[in-house]
Amino acid sequence: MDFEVIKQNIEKDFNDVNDFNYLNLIKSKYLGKNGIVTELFRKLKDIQSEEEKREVGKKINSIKQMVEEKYEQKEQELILKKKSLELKDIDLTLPGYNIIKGNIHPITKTMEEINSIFLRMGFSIEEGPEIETEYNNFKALNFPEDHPAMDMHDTFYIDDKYILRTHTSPIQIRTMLKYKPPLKIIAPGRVFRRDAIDASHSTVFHQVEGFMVDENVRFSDLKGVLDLFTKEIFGKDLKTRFRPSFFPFTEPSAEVDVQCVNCKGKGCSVCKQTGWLEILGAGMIHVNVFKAVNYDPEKYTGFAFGMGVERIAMLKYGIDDMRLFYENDIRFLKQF
Ligand code: 2U9
Repeated sequence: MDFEVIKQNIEKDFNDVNDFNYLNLIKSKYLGKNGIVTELFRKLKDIQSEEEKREVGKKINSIKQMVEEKYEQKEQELILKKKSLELKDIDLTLPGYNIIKGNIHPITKTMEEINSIFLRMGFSIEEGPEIETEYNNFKALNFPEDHPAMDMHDTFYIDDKYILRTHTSPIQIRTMLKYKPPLKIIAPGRVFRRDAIDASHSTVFHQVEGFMVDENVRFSDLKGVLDLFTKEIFGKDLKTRFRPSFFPFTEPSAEVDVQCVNCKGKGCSVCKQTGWLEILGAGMIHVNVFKAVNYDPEKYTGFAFGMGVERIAMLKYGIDDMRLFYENDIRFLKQF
Protein backbone atom coordinates (compact mmCIF):
# COMPACT_ATOMS: atom_id res chain seq x y z
CA MET A 1 0.00 0.00 0.00
CA ASP A 2 1.84 3.00 -1.22
CA PHE A 3 -0.19 5.94 -0.03
CA GLU A 4 2.03 8.42 -1.85
CA VAL A 5 1.30 6.75 -5.20
CA ILE A 6 -2.43 6.80 -4.45
CA LYS A 7 -2.22 10.51 -3.63
CA GLN A 8 -0.37 11.20 -6.89
CA ASN A 9 -3.04 9.30 -8.81
CA ILE A 10 -5.82 11.28 -7.11
CA GLU A 11 -4.04 14.49 -8.01
CA LYS A 12 -3.69 13.38 -11.62
CA ASP A 13 -7.22 11.98 -11.97
CA PHE A 14 -8.89 15.17 -10.73
CA ASN A 15 -6.62 17.28 -12.91
CA ASP A 16 -7.90 15.42 -15.97
CA VAL A 17 -11.57 16.10 -15.13
CA ASN A 18 -13.38 18.36 -17.60
CA ASP A 19 -17.07 17.67 -17.04
CA PHE A 20 -19.54 16.72 -14.32
CA ASN A 21 -20.01 13.12 -15.49
CA TYR A 22 -16.31 12.37 -15.40
CA LEU A 23 -16.05 14.13 -12.03
CA ASN A 24 -18.58 11.76 -10.51
CA LEU A 25 -16.89 8.78 -12.12
CA ILE A 26 -13.57 9.71 -10.48
CA LYS A 27 -15.26 10.26 -7.15
CA SER A 28 -16.74 6.78 -7.20
CA LYS A 29 -13.41 5.30 -8.37
CA TYR A 30 -12.16 6.23 -4.89
CA LEU A 31 -15.20 6.52 -2.63
CA GLY A 32 -17.76 4.28 -4.38
CA LYS A 33 -18.93 0.91 -3.04
CA ASN A 34 -15.92 -0.86 -4.54
CA GLY A 35 -13.75 2.25 -4.64
CA ILE A 36 -10.04 2.27 -3.80
CA VAL A 37 -10.46 4.13 -0.50
CA THR A 38 -13.44 1.98 0.48
CA GLU A 39 -11.33 -1.13 -0.17
CA LEU A 40 -8.51 0.26 2.01
CA PHE A 41 -10.95 0.74 4.90
CA ARG A 42 -12.18 -2.82 4.41
CA LYS A 43 -8.59 -4.19 4.58
CA LEU A 44 -7.95 -2.25 7.79
CA LYS A 45 -9.75 -5.01 9.69
CA ASP A 46 -7.00 -7.51 8.83
CA ILE A 47 -4.27 -5.54 10.63
CA GLN A 48 -3.57 -7.23 13.97
CA SER A 49 -1.67 -4.54 15.85
CA GLU A 50 -3.96 -1.87 17.27
CA GLU A 51 -1.23 0.75 17.02
CA GLU A 52 -0.57 0.04 13.36
CA LYS A 53 -4.33 -0.03 12.67
CA ARG A 54 -4.63 3.48 14.13
CA GLU A 55 -1.71 4.77 12.08
CA VAL A 56 -2.95 3.29 8.78
CA GLY A 57 -6.54 4.40 9.58
CA LYS A 58 -5.35 7.98 9.94
CA LYS A 59 -3.60 7.81 6.58
CA ILE A 60 -6.65 6.38 4.79
CA ASN A 61 -8.80 9.07 6.38
CA SER A 62 -6.48 11.76 5.09
CA ILE A 63 -6.72 10.24 1.60
CA LYS A 64 -10.52 10.20 1.87
CA GLN A 65 -10.45 13.83 2.91
CA MET A 66 -8.18 14.66 0.00
CA VAL A 67 -10.66 13.08 -2.49
CA GLU A 68 -13.52 15.04 -0.96
CA GLU A 69 -11.61 18.30 -1.11
CA LYS A 70 -10.51 17.71 -4.69
CA TYR A 71 -14.09 16.85 -5.62
CA GLU A 72 -15.52 20.06 -4.18
CA GLN A 73 -12.75 22.17 -5.66
CA LYS A 74 -13.31 20.72 -9.12
CA GLU A 75 -17.06 21.00 -8.83
CA GLN A 76 -16.80 24.75 -8.10
CA GLU A 77 -14.38 25.12 -10.98
CA LEU A 78 -16.80 23.41 -13.40
CA ILE A 79 -19.76 25.51 -12.20
CA LEU A 80 -17.80 28.72 -12.78
CA LYS A 81 -16.65 27.50 -16.17
CA LYS A 82 -20.21 26.62 -17.18
CA LYS A 83 -21.46 30.06 -16.13
CA SER A 84 -18.79 31.95 -18.00
CA LEU A 85 -19.40 29.84 -21.12
CA GLU A 86 -23.12 30.56 -20.92
CA LEU A 87 -22.46 34.28 -20.63
CA LYS A 88 -20.07 34.26 -23.56
CA ASP A 89 -22.61 32.30 -25.64
CA ILE A 90 -25.40 34.86 -25.32
CA ASP A 91 -26.01 36.65 -28.59
CA LEU A 92 -27.87 39.80 -27.65
CA THR A 93 -28.83 40.47 -31.27
CA LEU A 94 -30.95 37.27 -31.54
CA PRO A 95 -34.77 37.68 -31.44
CA GLY A 96 -36.50 36.36 -28.28
CA TYR A 97 -38.43 33.09 -28.04
CA ASN A 98 -42.12 33.33 -28.87
CA ILE A 99 -43.97 32.17 -25.76
CA ILE A 100 -47.29 30.60 -26.77
CA LYS A 101 -49.98 31.60 -24.29
CA GLY A 102 -52.98 29.37 -23.68
CA ASN A 103 -56.44 30.89 -23.49
CA ILE A 104 -59.83 30.19 -21.99
CA HIS A 105 -62.16 28.05 -24.12
CA PRO A 106 -64.98 30.18 -25.65
CA ILE A 107 -67.64 28.07 -23.88
CA THR A 108 -65.95 28.54 -20.50
CA LYS A 109 -65.51 32.25 -21.25
CA THR A 110 -69.18 32.68 -22.17
CA MET A 111 -70.33 30.65 -19.16
CA GLU A 112 -68.18 32.79 -16.84
CA GLU A 113 -69.60 35.97 -18.36
CA ILE A 114 -73.18 34.72 -17.89
CA ASN A 115 -72.40 33.70 -14.30
CA SER A 116 -70.82 37.05 -13.49
CA ILE A 117 -73.89 39.00 -14.73
CA PHE A 118 -76.16 37.00 -12.40
CA LEU A 119 -73.67 37.17 -9.52
CA ARG A 120 -73.84 40.99 -9.80
CA MET A 121 -77.65 40.71 -9.51
CA GLY A 122 -77.27 38.82 -6.23
CA PHE A 123 -77.60 35.21 -7.43
CA SER A 124 -75.36 32.46 -5.98
CA ILE A 125 -73.87 29.55 -7.94
CA GLU A 126 -74.85 25.94 -7.16
CA GLU A 127 -73.43 22.85 -8.84
CA GLY A 128 -74.49 19.22 -8.95
CA PRO A 129 -73.57 15.77 -10.33
CA GLU A 130 -73.70 14.94 -14.05
CA ILE A 131 -75.07 11.49 -13.19
CA GLU A 132 -78.52 12.11 -11.74
CA THR A 133 -81.55 10.16 -10.62
CA GLU A 134 -84.40 9.92 -13.11
CA TYR A 135 -86.50 11.34 -10.26
CA ASN A 136 -84.52 14.61 -9.86
CA ASN A 137 -84.19 15.08 -13.62
CA PHE A 138 -87.82 14.39 -14.61
CA LYS A 139 -90.39 13.39 -12.00
CA ALA A 140 -89.68 16.16 -9.46
CA LEU A 141 -89.91 18.62 -12.37
CA ASN A 142 -93.48 17.60 -13.19
CA PHE A 143 -92.65 15.61 -16.33
CA PRO A 144 -95.57 13.20 -16.89
CA GLU A 145 -94.75 9.45 -16.76
CA ASP A 146 -95.01 9.12 -20.58
CA HIS A 147 -93.12 12.29 -21.58
CA PRO A 148 -91.06 11.72 -24.76
CA ALA A 149 -87.90 13.26 -23.19
CA MET A 150 -87.77 10.27 -20.82
CA ASP A 151 -87.48 7.88 -23.76
CA MET A 152 -84.28 5.80 -24.07
CA HIS A 153 -83.82 7.41 -27.49
CA ASP A 154 -83.57 10.91 -26.02
CA THR A 155 -81.79 10.35 -22.72
CA PHE A 156 -78.65 8.39 -21.78
CA TYR A 157 -79.78 5.82 -19.19
CA ILE A 158 -77.22 4.23 -16.88
CA ASP A 159 -79.76 1.85 -15.32
CA ASP A 160 -83.44 2.12 -14.43
CA LYS A 161 -82.71 4.70 -11.74
CA TYR A 162 -79.73 6.75 -12.96
CA ILE A 163 -79.26 8.87 -16.11
CA LEU A 164 -76.91 11.53 -17.47
CA ARG A 165 -78.71 14.78 -16.62
CA THR A 166 -80.51 16.31 -19.63
CA HIS A 167 -80.60 19.79 -18.07
CA THR A 168 -79.19 21.45 -14.94
CA SER A 169 -82.68 21.71 -13.35
CA PRO A 170 -81.97 18.82 -10.92
CA ILE A 171 -79.41 21.12 -9.27
CA GLN A 172 -82.32 23.41 -8.37
CA ILE A 173 -84.32 20.47 -7.01
CA ARG A 174 -81.33 19.54 -4.81
CA THR A 175 -80.96 23.17 -3.72
CA MET A 176 -84.62 23.46 -2.73
CA LEU A 177 -84.43 20.17 -0.79
CA LYS A 178 -81.38 21.50 1.07
CA TYR A 179 -82.39 25.13 1.84
CA LYS A 180 -85.51 27.11 2.68
CA PRO A 181 -86.53 30.25 0.70
CA PRO A 182 -85.62 32.98 -0.05
CA LEU A 183 -83.32 31.60 -2.78
CA LYS A 184 -81.64 33.20 -5.79
CA ILE A 185 -79.53 30.59 -7.51
CA ILE A 186 -77.92 29.92 -10.88
CA ALA A 187 -77.03 26.39 -11.95
CA PRO A 188 -74.34 26.19 -14.66
CA GLY A 189 -73.08 22.90 -16.04
CA ARG A 190 -72.65 20.23 -18.68
CA VAL A 191 -75.73 18.35 -19.89
CA PHE A 192 -76.35 15.32 -22.13
CA ARG A 193 -78.95 14.52 -24.75
CA ARG A 194 -79.18 11.64 -27.23
CA ASP A 195 -79.39 13.91 -30.26
CA ALA A 196 -77.99 13.47 -33.76
CA ILE A 197 -74.98 15.80 -34.01
CA ASP A 198 -75.20 18.68 -36.50
CA ALA A 199 -74.35 22.41 -36.70
CA SER A 200 -76.77 23.26 -33.87
CA HIS A 201 -77.02 19.98 -31.88
CA SER A 202 -74.53 18.12 -29.73
CA THR A 203 -74.91 15.18 -27.35
CA VAL A 204 -72.92 17.14 -24.77
CA PHE A 205 -73.58 20.83 -24.28
CA HIS A 206 -73.77 23.44 -21.53
CA GLN A 207 -76.54 25.27 -19.77
CA VAL A 208 -76.99 28.01 -17.28
CA GLU A 209 -80.31 27.85 -15.50
CA GLY A 210 -81.48 30.04 -12.68
CA PHE A 211 -84.32 30.56 -10.30
CA MET A 212 -85.62 32.78 -7.57
CA VAL A 213 -88.06 31.72 -4.85
CA ASP A 214 -89.56 33.92 -2.17
CA GLU A 215 -92.89 35.34 -1.07
CA ASN A 216 -94.42 37.57 -3.76
CA VAL A 217 -92.02 36.80 -6.63
CA ARG A 218 -93.86 37.89 -9.80
CA PHE A 219 -93.59 37.45 -13.57
CA SER A 220 -92.49 41.10 -13.76
CA ASP A 221 -89.44 40.21 -11.58
CA LEU A 222 -88.54 37.57 -14.17
CA LYS A 223 -88.93 40.10 -16.98
CA GLY A 224 -86.75 42.65 -15.19
CA VAL A 225 -83.95 40.14 -14.45
CA LEU A 226 -83.87 38.67 -17.97
CA ASP A 227 -84.15 42.05 -19.70
CA LEU A 228 -81.15 43.28 -17.71
CA PHE A 229 -79.30 40.05 -18.52
CA THR A 230 -79.79 40.34 -22.30
CA LYS A 231 -78.75 44.01 -22.21
CA GLU A 232 -75.57 43.11 -20.32
CA ILE A 233 -74.58 40.22 -22.58
CA PHE A 234 -75.68 41.47 -26.04
CA GLY A 235 -75.87 45.26 -25.68
CA LYS A 236 -78.06 47.95 -24.14
CA ASP A 237 -79.62 49.02 -27.45
CA LEU A 238 -81.32 45.63 -28.07
CA LYS A 239 -84.91 45.00 -26.94
CA THR A 240 -86.29 41.75 -25.54
CA ARG A 241 -89.72 40.20 -26.06
CA PHE A 242 -91.55 37.39 -24.24
CA ARG A 243 -93.68 34.87 -26.18
CA PRO A 244 -96.03 32.30 -24.56
CA SER A 245 -94.62 28.76 -24.48
CA PHE A 246 -94.89 25.49 -22.57
CA PHE A 247 -92.56 23.56 -20.21
CA PRO A 248 -93.67 20.89 -17.71
CA PHE A 249 -91.85 22.68 -14.85
CA THR A 250 -93.16 26.23 -15.31
CA GLU A 251 -96.66 27.77 -15.62
CA PRO A 252 -97.06 30.17 -17.29
CA SER A 253 -94.03 29.64 -19.55
CA ALA A 254 -92.34 31.91 -22.04
CA GLU A 255 -89.65 31.98 -24.67
CA VAL A 256 -87.46 35.05 -24.65
CA ASP A 257 -86.16 36.70 -27.81
CA VAL A 258 -83.59 39.45 -28.21
CA GLN A 259 -83.35 41.72 -31.23
CA CYS A 260 -80.92 40.22 -33.74
CA VAL A 261 -77.33 40.91 -32.68
CA ASN A 262 -76.30 40.91 -36.33
CA CYS A 263 -78.84 43.32 -37.95
CA LYS A 264 -80.19 45.03 -34.77
CA GLY A 265 -83.73 43.93 -35.67
CA LYS A 266 -83.87 44.88 -39.35
CA GLY A 267 -83.94 41.30 -40.64
CA CYS A 268 -81.03 39.24 -42.01
CA SER A 269 -79.95 35.64 -42.62
CA VAL A 270 -78.89 35.12 -38.96
CA CYS A 271 -82.46 35.88 -37.68
CA LYS A 272 -84.13 34.39 -40.81
CA GLN A 273 -85.51 37.85 -41.65
CA THR A 274 -87.53 38.02 -38.39
CA GLY A 275 -85.34 40.57 -36.59
CA TRP A 276 -85.45 38.40 -33.43
CA LEU A 277 -83.34 35.59 -31.92
CA GLU A 278 -84.61 33.10 -29.33
CA ILE A 279 -82.11 32.91 -26.47
CA LEU A 280 -83.91 31.83 -23.29
CA GLY A 281 -86.77 29.78 -21.90
CA ALA A 282 -88.45 30.88 -18.69
CA GLY A 283 -91.57 30.87 -16.54
CA MET A 284 -93.11 30.78 -13.07
CA ILE A 285 -92.18 27.58 -11.18
CA HIS A 286 -95.00 25.02 -11.37
CA VAL A 287 -97.02 24.32 -8.20
CA ASN A 288 -96.24 20.59 -8.60
CA VAL A 289 -92.48 21.33 -8.44
CA PHE A 290 -93.00 23.16 -5.12
CA LYS A 291 -95.03 20.18 -3.87
CA ALA A 292 -92.22 17.76 -4.84
CA VAL A 293 -89.73 19.65 -2.63
CA ASN A 294 -92.21 20.33 0.20
CA TYR A 295 -92.46 24.10 -0.31
CA ASP A 296 -95.86 25.62 0.49
CA PRO A 297 -97.23 26.82 -2.89
CA GLU A 298 -99.67 29.11 -1.04
CA LYS A 299 -96.79 30.93 0.57
CA TYR A 300 -94.06 30.92 -2.07
CA THR A 301 -93.81 31.76 -5.75
CA GLY A 302 -90.77 31.74 -8.00
CA PHE A 303 -89.48 32.24 -11.49
CA ALA A 304 -87.00 30.07 -13.40
CA PHE A 305 -85.11 30.36 -16.67
CA GLY A 306 -82.70 28.38 -18.78
CA MET A 307 -80.32 28.96 -21.66
CA GLY A 308 -77.88 27.02 -23.81
CA VAL A 309 -74.34 28.38 -23.43
CA GLU A 310 -73.27 27.21 -26.93
CA ARG A 311 -76.15 29.16 -28.50
CA ILE A 312 -75.24 32.35 -26.59
CA ALA A 313 -71.56 31.95 -27.57
CA MET A 314 -72.44 31.34 -31.25
CA LEU A 315 -74.56 34.52 -31.39
CA LYS A 316 -72.03 36.58 -29.46
CA TYR A 317 -69.07 35.58 -31.61
CA GLY A 318 -70.85 34.98 -34.94
CA ILE A 319 -70.14 31.22 -35.08
CA ASP A 320 -72.39 29.16 -37.36
CA ASP A 321 -71.41 25.60 -36.39
CA MET A 322 -71.45 24.22 -32.83
CA ARG A 323 -69.02 21.43 -33.72
CA LEU A 324 -66.19 23.98 -33.86
CA PHE A 325 -66.34 24.20 -30.05
CA TYR A 326 -65.44 20.53 -29.58
CA GLU A 327 -62.88 19.93 -32.35
CA ASN A 328 -60.13 21.68 -30.37
CA ASP A 329 -58.55 23.18 -33.49
CA ILE A 330 -56.04 25.61 -32.02
CA ARG A 331 -56.56 28.06 -34.92
CA PHE A 332 -60.22 28.38 -33.87
CA LEU A 333 -59.66 28.39 -30.10
CA LYS A 334 -56.92 31.02 -30.05
CA GLN A 335 -59.25 33.68 -31.50
CA PHE A 336 -61.14 34.18 -28.22
C1 2U9 B 1 -86.75 24.12 -11.44
C2 2U9 B 1 -87.92 24.69 -11.91
C3 2U9 B 1 -87.93 25.27 -13.15
C4 2U9 B 1 -85.70 26.10 -15.88
C5 2U9 B 1 -86.12 26.50 -17.24
C6 2U9 B 1 -86.17 26.66 -19.44
C7 2U9 B 1 -87.32 27.32 -19.13
C8 2U9 B 1 -85.68 26.45 -20.83
C9 2U9 B 1 -83.96 25.61 -22.26
C10 2U9 B 1 -83.27 26.72 -22.91
C11 2U9 B 1 -82.42 26.18 -24.04
C12 2U9 B 1 -82.96 24.53 -22.14
O1 2U9 B 1 -80.56 24.71 -23.14
S1 2U9 B 1 -81.90 24.64 -23.52
O2 2U9 B 1 -82.28 23.62 -24.42
N1 2U9 B 1 -84.49 25.90 -20.96
O3 2U9 B 1 -86.36 26.76 -21.77
N2 2U9 B 1 -85.50 26.19 -18.36
S2 2U9 B 1 -87.52 27.36 -17.48
O4 2U9 B 1 -86.83 25.89 -15.13
C13 2U9 B 1 -86.79 25.30 -13.93
C14 2U9 B 1 -85.64 24.74 -13.44
C15 2U9 B 1 -85.64 24.14 -12.21
C16 2U9 B 1 -86.74 23.45 -10.12
